[in-house]
Amino acid sequence: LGTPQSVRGALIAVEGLDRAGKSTQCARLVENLQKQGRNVLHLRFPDRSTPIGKMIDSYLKGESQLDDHAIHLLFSANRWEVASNIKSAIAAGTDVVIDRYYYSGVVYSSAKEIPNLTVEWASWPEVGLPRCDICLFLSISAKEAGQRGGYGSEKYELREMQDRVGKLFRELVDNSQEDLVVIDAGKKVEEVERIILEKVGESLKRISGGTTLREVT
Ligand code: ADP
Ligand code: 2DT
Ligand code: MG
Repeated sequence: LGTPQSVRGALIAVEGLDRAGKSTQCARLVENLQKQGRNVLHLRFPDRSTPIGKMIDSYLKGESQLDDHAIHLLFSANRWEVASNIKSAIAAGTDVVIDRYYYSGVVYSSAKEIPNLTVEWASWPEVGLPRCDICLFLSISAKEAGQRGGYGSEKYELREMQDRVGKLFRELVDNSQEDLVVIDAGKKVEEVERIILEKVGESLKRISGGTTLREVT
């Protein structure tokens, strides 16, 4: 009574190919939101620090082998193990900025073109996770991304895989049911940062207008 109902935080994801600039932009977005006086929780997936995350890390580095379906489910479990933390942060008014989320989960696994491992199959374990209010898709070609220092030695850092991942991301972008906002990641770092802040600002306005946090369906 008498105290105004505080506004919930925003769930913001940043997605794109390897080297699109996700980590650079997440760091800048977190800093910019903090400068506005907001509380921010910065997460990344995979979160390699948990027991499940350590299995993922070892798989990505080629130190262990796993069935493609099994590793897919581990990536998803790695999100589920922090899902309740995400929800409580949002409810407490904290913004959550995530470097890769369920879009990467769906796209990378189905890009392997394994029989049965379709986009539909890959999407199921994500159903029920907190859904992003806005997902910034940093759009860049695999060719241009590859020129940013070349690929490393992790599992999916191969040109052919990146091309397929890029094509599948585009298909998700074209699916109007998704909450993806396309950002031209080929622009200068500062310009990408400015556009992201503008888009996030619009999302924050919608949230203060009263939109509730949804679940992935
Ligand atoms: P990601 O997390 O998507 O793999 P990073 O943020 O780590 O990408 O950036 C990959 C490389 O590209 C880094 O060397 C980074 O400094 C550089 N980079 C990031 N954004 C840009 C940009 N807009 N233009 C040119 N180089 C960039
Ligand atoms: P980083 O280079 O951003 O640490 O990503 N990946 C990621 C999946 O295959 N499934 C997922 O659910 C997620 C979150 C993308 C490491 C690699 O892991 C892939 C690149
Ligand atoms: Mg990164």
